[in-house]
Amino acid sequence: MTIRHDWSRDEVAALFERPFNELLFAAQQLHRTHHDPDAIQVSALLSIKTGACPEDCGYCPQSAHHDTTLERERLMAVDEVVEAARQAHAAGATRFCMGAAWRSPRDSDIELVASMVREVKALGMETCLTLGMLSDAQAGALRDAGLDYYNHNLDTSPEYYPEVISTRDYADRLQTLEAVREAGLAVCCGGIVGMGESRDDRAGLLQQLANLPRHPESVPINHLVKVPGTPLADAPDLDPFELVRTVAVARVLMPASVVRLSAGREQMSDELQALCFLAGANSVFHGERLLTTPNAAPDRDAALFTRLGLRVQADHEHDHSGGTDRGPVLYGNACASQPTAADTA
Ligand code: SAM
Ligand code: DTB
Ligand code: SF4
Repeated sequence: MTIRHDWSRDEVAALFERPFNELLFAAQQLHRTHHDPDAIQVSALLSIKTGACPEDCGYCPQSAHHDTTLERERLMAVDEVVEAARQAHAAGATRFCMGAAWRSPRDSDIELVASMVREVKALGMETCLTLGMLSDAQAGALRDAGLDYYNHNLDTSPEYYPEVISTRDYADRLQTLEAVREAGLAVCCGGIVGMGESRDDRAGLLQQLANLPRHPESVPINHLVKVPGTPLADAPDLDPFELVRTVAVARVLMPASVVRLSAGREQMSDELQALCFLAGANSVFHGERLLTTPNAAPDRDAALFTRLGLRVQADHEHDHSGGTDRGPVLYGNACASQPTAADTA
């Protein structure tokens, strides 16, 4: 199956329109050609700098423009971050994602964050950062520190984007994605559903992702976490099958990428999550918290993975160096570094 980068909006919209069972079957077939259907990649998240963000993203509790109850926190000390990573590693996470509520980091921030990357990597984990917009030089400095992934989401379609964010535009996002790619980092890029967008907007987001010069290695599909005080706190509920369709279409368009069922799992039933895994999601955030909101409880995840026979990937079972055409290489079930699944097996 060739990896395409020339999807038209109509083609993507037509995938969304397919009967649910047909769409899931197509997604599942492609999933199986590129991935082990019974394996799941597990990342952990930490907010290393929280709140008081100058951007006005309508979904985000960390924006200084919204009146949320969130306490702002300065950039964490390197040793605190490393300790959190150590704990996440012991709990089975193979990648540690550090997020900061910045529009873009200062060069002095980059030096500190580079130390975090070096030390977290020394634990044997993959590293991911999400710090806002990056210059070419900053992306290069982070690569030199050993960073594996950079997360920078397009969030929604180009048409709906201005309804949600006014302080930066789509072109800004694309420019950072280009800087990250040029630096040779792996790209983690996805979006959010449930923000009151139309199905056509969801198609538009996935079309943009799939038509990037290279598919993102990692595609997070976030379900909006409605936070009181944000402009989207009262967004209309999304039909849960639309989330499943979005995952399935992402899988069809970007068959070799890892699709992460990202924010919003705490509010999802086990059955809805299982449908998303069937539709091609093969990664989650694991741990008590996302950045500022609660995540699905770790013991609930462990029980769910066991009930579904899902194997948590161990360290070094994946290799993004081969680009997006290569699926992860997987070990068997018995792995000492996977207490989350093994404990309940
Ligand atoms: N400030 C950086 C940026 O925006 O690029 C990095 C951190 S930001 C919190 C990372 C991503 O979290 C956003 O792009 C958005 O997709 C997601 N996100 C933020 N708030 C969310 C919410 N309430 N529900 C779901 N996803 C959310
Ligand atoms: C992504 O796509 N989702 C994560 C991660 N990348 C940084 C963030 C989700 C944040 C959810 C709201 C919160 O906890 O603040
Ligand atoms: Fe700031 Fe990122 Fe939140 Fe937007 S999503 S307000 S840039 S922390």
